[in-house]
Amino acid sequence: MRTQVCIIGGGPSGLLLSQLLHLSGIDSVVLERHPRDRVLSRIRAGVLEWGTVEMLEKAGAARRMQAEGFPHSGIRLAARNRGFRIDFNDLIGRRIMVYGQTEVTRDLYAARDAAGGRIVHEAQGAALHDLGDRPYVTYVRNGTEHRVDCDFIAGCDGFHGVSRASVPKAALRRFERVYPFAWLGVLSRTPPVSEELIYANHPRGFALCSMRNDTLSRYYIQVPADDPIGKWTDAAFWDELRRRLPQEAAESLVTGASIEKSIVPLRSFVAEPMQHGRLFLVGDAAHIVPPTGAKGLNLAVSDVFYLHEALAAFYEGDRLAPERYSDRALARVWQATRFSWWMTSLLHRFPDTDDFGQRIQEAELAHLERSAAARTQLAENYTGLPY
Ligand code: RFL
Ligand code: PHB
Repeated sequence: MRTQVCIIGGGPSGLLLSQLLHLSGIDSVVLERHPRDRVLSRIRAGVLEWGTVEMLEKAGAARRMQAEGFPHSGIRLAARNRGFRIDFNDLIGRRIMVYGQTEVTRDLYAARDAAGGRIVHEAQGAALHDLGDRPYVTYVRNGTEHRVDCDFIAGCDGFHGVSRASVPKAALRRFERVYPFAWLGVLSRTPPVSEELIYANHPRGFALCSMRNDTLSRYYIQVPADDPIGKWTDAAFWDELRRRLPQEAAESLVTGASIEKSIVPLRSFVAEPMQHGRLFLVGDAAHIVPPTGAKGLNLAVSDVFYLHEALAAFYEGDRLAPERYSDRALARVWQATRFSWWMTSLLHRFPDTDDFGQRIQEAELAHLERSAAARTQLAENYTGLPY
């Protein structure tokens, strides 16, 4: 098989890149290791920056999001048994969209199918060859080996994918922070406790109230990194969540059976550069942020924005455009990495947080409540820095 861009990974970044390239007249093939229903069973992010919304519009994959998504003009922060609001719309005239990553991925598959896009599912053992000059990818499907020759490879295969691992160790610089705790997430068919997201600081640990729609809620609590999921019955989860929320929210919380429950470790990771020869790293393949700032999916989308621009410019005759991808993408990646680290530090209980550390966090939250300048900084970053 021959294509212009071989895309490894059929998650949100691979599918969006494939669709935007198609709209620019550039051919691609997506190789995804799992069956489609497995990709669509993952529950992940829920908050889209407006830049992400606009990218999905540009890709022609926004109709259902516009009908079923929920624009929010602010979030709530809480500490010491009281909450306050950060009004993005008032502060900077911007909003976010609450719409699940699972639905984004479903819509992108539909857009690719409608355009006759080539997506190979259950492509096993993908291997990247000759990254310097004439790249090609081999994979096995149903016991038969296949080969895709291409001009470029886009590594959109997530943190544990093969793309980053195919770059010689000495050619990548890695920056990493592993946080000493994890998030336990629960999805439940219950009405959300609040119209807007609540991020809560508490001496017992962080808690987050999020949602997917009027009848579907997503909640998270900070737990020790080595907690087995079996320890967390639904009752134990709801009890702990209630203890960490301001009383008003705790009293109105509607609980129910969990329909998904998982533990996510928290990590910041960046690999530089995001290019090696004719291979480009995109999204989680190149970087991971802790979910506190809701940036992971949004960063994957901004990487796709820069890479699509670079490849479109290349095929229009600007042969050096792909060389600029890594620097442009990394500038925004580091901004989001800093913001996610900062929000994580502000809201979580670290093993060495003592009473002093707790009061410092509470003082910073009180400052955010009082200072429009401080709230504006948060609003600019949370709603998404410009591309
Ligand atoms: P994805 O979504 O991981 O997709 C990568 C795809 O590549 C496939 N793949 C391969 N295909 C072929 N050959 C191989 N060798 C392959 N190896 C992997 C995988 O099957 C998969 O389909 O990466 P992408 O597209 O870059 O998108 C990034 C986002 O998914 C990610 O940033 C966010 O979901 C991060 N994240 C969250 N972000 C938020 O903003 N808010 C959240 O609440 C949130 N929760 C999460 C998350 C990430 C999680 N992971 C990765 C463990 C919860 C979890 C559990
Ligand atoms: C979610 O709804 O899953 C979600 C929302 C905000 C975050 C992280 C996760 O910061």
